[in-house]
Amino acid sequence: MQTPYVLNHKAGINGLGAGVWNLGPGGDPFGGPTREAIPMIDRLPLLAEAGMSFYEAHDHEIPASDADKAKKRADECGLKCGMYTPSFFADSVFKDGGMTSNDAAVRKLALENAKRAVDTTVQLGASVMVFWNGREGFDFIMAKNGRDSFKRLIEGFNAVGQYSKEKYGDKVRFGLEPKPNEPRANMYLANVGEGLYLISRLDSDIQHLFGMNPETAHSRIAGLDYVWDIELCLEAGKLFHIHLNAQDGQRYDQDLPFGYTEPLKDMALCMVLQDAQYEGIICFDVKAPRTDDPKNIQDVLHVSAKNLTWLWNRALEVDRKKIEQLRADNRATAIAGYLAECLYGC
Ligand code: 3MF
Ligand code: MG
Repeated sequence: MQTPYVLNHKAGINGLGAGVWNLGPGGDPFGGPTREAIPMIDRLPLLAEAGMSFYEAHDHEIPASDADKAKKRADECGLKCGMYTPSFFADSVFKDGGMTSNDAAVRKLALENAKRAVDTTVQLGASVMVFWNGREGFDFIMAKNGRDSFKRLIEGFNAVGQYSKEKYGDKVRFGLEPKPNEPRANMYLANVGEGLYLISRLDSDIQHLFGMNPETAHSRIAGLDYVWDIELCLEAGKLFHIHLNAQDGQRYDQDLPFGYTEPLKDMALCMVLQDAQYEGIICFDVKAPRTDDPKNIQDVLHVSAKNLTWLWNRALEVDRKKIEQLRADNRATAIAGYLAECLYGC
């Protein structure tokens, strides 16, 4: 049993989190599972054992009907719910999205599910609900009217925000998780900028309830810089949650262990979070690879957490004044060298 991982001098909430879906059976689009599927609720003690303090789940993994059972099990193993999220992608009824489906009955169902998920978020004790854009998008041009789709997203989020505000005040905050593609060829809310723009179009009395949940790999599969995405969210006061992982270039979404591919940029990310005194939960969205044996299913969490704590500690030691001076002297290359020195100790 690993004692819970904590980050030195982290502002606000400490401890790390991960999704129950991170410990999946290893299926991919080309082949079935390679491990026996572990029942969702039994994944909670596994997350705790691996040093996590928070768990996250979708509504198809821990439905409202299982919320009491999940809460009890989580309490027993000292885990808290970090975030809950309605899935608009798993059920075939959402094959063309939820809020942006061309079918009014599907849009209605999506809203009902989202409102129910708000209730479950509160029941599980989480204060953040995430919307991942999932199947909100299109594969064929003109299959949807993009302007109507955007208006439908505004209407949908307004309705969910108003529901939550009336019932729970400011208790639940919503994090939009952008992704550029996969499973759709083109997704609405593809990047942080689109998400922030959407928030700016929401009803003014609920805008403060909406922010972002940027994920490392989602920025990197679009070739975007994740550190800048995070800086933009912070500048907007909208970094409500964070999903950390790694991505090996612009290819399919890999959900690799955090810190694996771009450690220098990940150390810089830690600096940005430290300097902004980010108070929210830090969660991994990583995938136990299908080649790992069942007994090693938690390796992906340990590797992510160890890489993060290492990089976080290196970041604490970076001399901010020195960076400022190098910026003033127009020495960008020297900054890169100094960061490498801090990382590699050379
Ligand atoms: C997909 C994801 C999702 C989201 C989740 C809610 C399955 O690329 O990252 O995980 O993280 O739906 O946040
Ligand atoms: Mg994610």
